[in-house]
Amino acid sequence: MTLTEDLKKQAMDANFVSVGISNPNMLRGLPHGWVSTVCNLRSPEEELSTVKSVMLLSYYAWDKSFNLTVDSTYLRGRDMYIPKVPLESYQLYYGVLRNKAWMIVDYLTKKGYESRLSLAIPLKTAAVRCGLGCQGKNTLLITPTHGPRIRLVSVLTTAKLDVDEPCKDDLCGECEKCINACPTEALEPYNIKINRCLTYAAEKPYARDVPDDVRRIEKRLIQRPTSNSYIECTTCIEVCPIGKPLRTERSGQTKA
Ligand code: B12
Repeated sequence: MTLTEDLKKQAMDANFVSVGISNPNMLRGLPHGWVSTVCNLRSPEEELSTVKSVMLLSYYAWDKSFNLTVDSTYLRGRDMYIPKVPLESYQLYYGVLRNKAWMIVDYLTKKGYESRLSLAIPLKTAAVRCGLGCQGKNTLLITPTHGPRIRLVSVLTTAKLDVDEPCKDDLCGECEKCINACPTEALEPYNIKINRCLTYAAEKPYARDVPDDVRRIEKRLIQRPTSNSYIECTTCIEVCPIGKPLRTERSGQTKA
């Protein structure tokens, strides 16, 4: 078994549903820098200067509760002083991805390759170049088996691995279910108005660029299990017919 085959088996054993590999040369020209005020996207070389291969791993997020976020900005916003409460934000699915990808990093490190996991490279566009799927009209990565119901993480390594073919398909065709279902009309085909996305609104409770109508819909639709937590909107994922489970989830669906 080659190292590439071995790693793909390790990834499947860790319950990732697909794995694709590319290299920094093939990943040139991906989006770079700040996406609005949300995240500073970095190149694979900025994450690991000696990188030779980039693995993209997808994990099936089968339940809405994977999108649970526990956020202390509410405490900060209310200007409360609570000793020993750090100002932090945790997303359940990022925790799951980190734990699982860490197993691959550990495996490679023990074999003598410098390796690290990254959530800061542009994961969707990198995944397309690694052959995992295509970018859909909701801008998300659509995989042939699970549609957009996956979350992505990357592992960067100095090991030289066999690369996969980029995906050239368009899986959306004429379908525009995600565009029509978005409760705040944040989507147009292959583009998102970030300040209209309910996830952005929930993540930034004090952002002034969120329109009033979006704030009103956020109050109505975003589920808040506790005063410092919320479940991110997944409407543009749930309505996608590709890889849709036959039975709808028991957990609450967000509808306008
Ligand atoms: C910033 C960010 C956000 C921002 C901005 C969203 C955005 N689309 O940029 C906000 C807060 C709004 C957000 C919301 C959500 N996010 Co988010 N987010 C990210 C993050 C950190 C970067 C995204 C990015 O690269 N933006 C940069 C812009 C330039 O990329 P883009 O939208 O793809 O734009 C390109 C296309 O429009 C394309 N394009 C333009 N015209 C055309 C035409 C055609 C034909 C094609 C194909 C492409 C195309 O060109 C643009 C430039 O390349 C990634 C994690 C990461 N490190 O990558 C997660 C990530 C994309 N988010 C994710 C998820 C799940 C969500 C949410 C569902 C919330 C949730 N429950 O978690 C929503 C979905 C909203 C949506 N439909 O995009 C997942 C997506 C998994 C998947 N299946 O793809 C990611 C990968 C996180 C992860 N680790 O899994 N997110």
